[in-house]
Amino acid sequence: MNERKLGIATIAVHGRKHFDKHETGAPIRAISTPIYQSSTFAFENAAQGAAIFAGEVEGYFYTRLGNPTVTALENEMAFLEGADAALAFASGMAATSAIALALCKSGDRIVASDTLYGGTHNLFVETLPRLGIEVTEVDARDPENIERVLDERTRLIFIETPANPTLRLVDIGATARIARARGIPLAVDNTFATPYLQNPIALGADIVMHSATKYIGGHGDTVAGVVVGSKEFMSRMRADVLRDFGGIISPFNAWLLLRGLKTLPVRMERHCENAMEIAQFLSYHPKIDSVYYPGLRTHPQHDLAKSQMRGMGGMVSFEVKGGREAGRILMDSVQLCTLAVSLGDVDTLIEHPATMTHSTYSEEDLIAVGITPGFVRLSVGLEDVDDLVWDLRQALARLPD
Ligand code: LCS
Repeated sequence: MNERKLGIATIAVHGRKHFDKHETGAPIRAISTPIYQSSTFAFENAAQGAAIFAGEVEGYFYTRLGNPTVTALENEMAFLEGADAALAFASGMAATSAIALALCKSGDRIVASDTLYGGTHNLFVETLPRLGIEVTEVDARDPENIERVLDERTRLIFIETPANPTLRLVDIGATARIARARGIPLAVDNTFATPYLQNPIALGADIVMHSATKYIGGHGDTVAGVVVGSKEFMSRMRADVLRDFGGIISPFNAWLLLRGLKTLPVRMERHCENAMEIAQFLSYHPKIDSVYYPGLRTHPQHDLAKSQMRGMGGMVSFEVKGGREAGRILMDSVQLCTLAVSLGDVDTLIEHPATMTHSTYSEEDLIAVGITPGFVRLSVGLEDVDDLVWDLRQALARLPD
């Protein structure tokens, strides 16, 4: 099997097997990675403890600085993203803020795409500026808008593609070429696509982050984040940010994500199929104004989507005729879809970005990035798609003509 290049579904199921040894030295060979629910690890003797602390010998000693279950997750994520290394965090926001804090200090600048998860936008326009880190958000659908605002203080370019909730895309390859030419690291929030559908590192990005709360976990039961990148950058983030700010993932949550990863390929295939069918249904519905799904030929960046993504994902957004009130009626009328934020779960989730996930955007900024009052976001789950279409049809029937 050594010479065979395995497919991603095989890799996801088999993982990078973690085998323990029994006290007798015999292999235990548990097929599921054990949960090392231990905060600390004993030293063999004082000299070994001192050597581990001095960085002369490798070894686990305290879970904030490393844990075998967490390492298994990090190895798996790095492998799936085609990166050298990964670092897991307590949440996607802990991951994003760690990237910013590892690369920027007071006086530095970040250039970011303007359509971002509302929490990321708040970090960028409220919290980081309070630490003296300035963030400029631009319409990154045209990467030249990024290039135009770069200056000698810019330490990071951060993009989200496909973007939450507008499904706008950023050309990762073109942005990476701009970033490389200036020697500025490019970070991509790959939460919507997952490593199954898009690999930014292969397209030239330096850093990839995930809210692993979403498709990586996949079952709506875990909050977590992951960053992947070079060994050197991950070691720096571990030492400079994770050690001091301490936003680590728990071993149990790492294990839930390892379990989620095994079914990521099959789940994503079904998310994509169901989402495509729902996007098509919505685009012919008389009570819908616009549908945003990269898989539709009407999506203005459909060709870019086909060139940088292997599949179009499970997120569909749309605008109902009748604005905010029509959206409210729709969300209060669905019976199978769950009215909830978050995304990437087995359940279909419906929400209103302007008043929920993106309420951190000002009124003007919402309109500028295309989040109108009647804009509704759907995270298409794994139910029978005919049932989902039935649900949306009956809910849309309640909207005034
Ligand atoms: N990046 C993206 C694209 C996200 O959608 C989210 C969360 C985050 C980062 C932050 O990750 P967290 O800390 O929540 O793990 N998105 C959410 C959403 O759309 N609804 O609820 C959370």
